[in-house]
Amino acid sequence: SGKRLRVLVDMDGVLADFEGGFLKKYRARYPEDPHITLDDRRGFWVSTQYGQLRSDLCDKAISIWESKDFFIELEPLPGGVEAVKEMAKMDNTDVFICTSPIQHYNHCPYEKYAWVEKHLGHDFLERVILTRDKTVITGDLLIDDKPDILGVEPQPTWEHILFTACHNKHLPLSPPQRRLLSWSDDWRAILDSKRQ
Ligand code: BVP
Repeated sequence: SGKRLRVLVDMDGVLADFEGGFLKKYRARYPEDPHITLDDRRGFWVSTQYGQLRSDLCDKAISIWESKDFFIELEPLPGGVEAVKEMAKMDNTDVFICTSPIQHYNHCPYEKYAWVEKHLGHDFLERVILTRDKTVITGDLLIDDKPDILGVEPQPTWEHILFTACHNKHLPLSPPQRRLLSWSDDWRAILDSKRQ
């Protein structure tokens, strides 16, 4: 019993395979250029690590996710769609997809809605929050693969659960931060831990 639980779920790296989709299209478009395997990824920003590999590769990386059809063609990560659908059916639980679109806005925001409609259904469009600042969104939990989620609100209402991704798996957690290792991990227990 008690009040309803509000869960915010990130999209790229949590529901949609941004890293895998990026690497596949980057290698297809720039077959002569070096790439970074998913095992060697470090740091949230793909463009930063490619720029460190060779300065011209930063813009080449950016060209991939700024292209039409990049976001709509991302594959769902294992178990994510099923978990979010199950969450949405739980009693006293409100789930929202909370995602930051890139500033190159001609394809990304449209394709994020189209991805949600394709994989989660038309009704889930009511549950999409596009924001560049997740700290101003209120919720009990934010499941997100970005290690540092900062914005204008110094004390966000949510607890950030770090969703494990290739770029963050080696990072030590600063206690009491918690991880969700994958959608096979016990996300129900994390939700239950926040219920009154
Ligand atoms: O839309 C995604 C991709 C983009 O930033 C957004 C992150 O959103 P959240 O997962 O935090 O909701 N993005 C951009 C760059 C470089 C830009 Br220059 C990057 O390296 N990685 C990345 O995810």
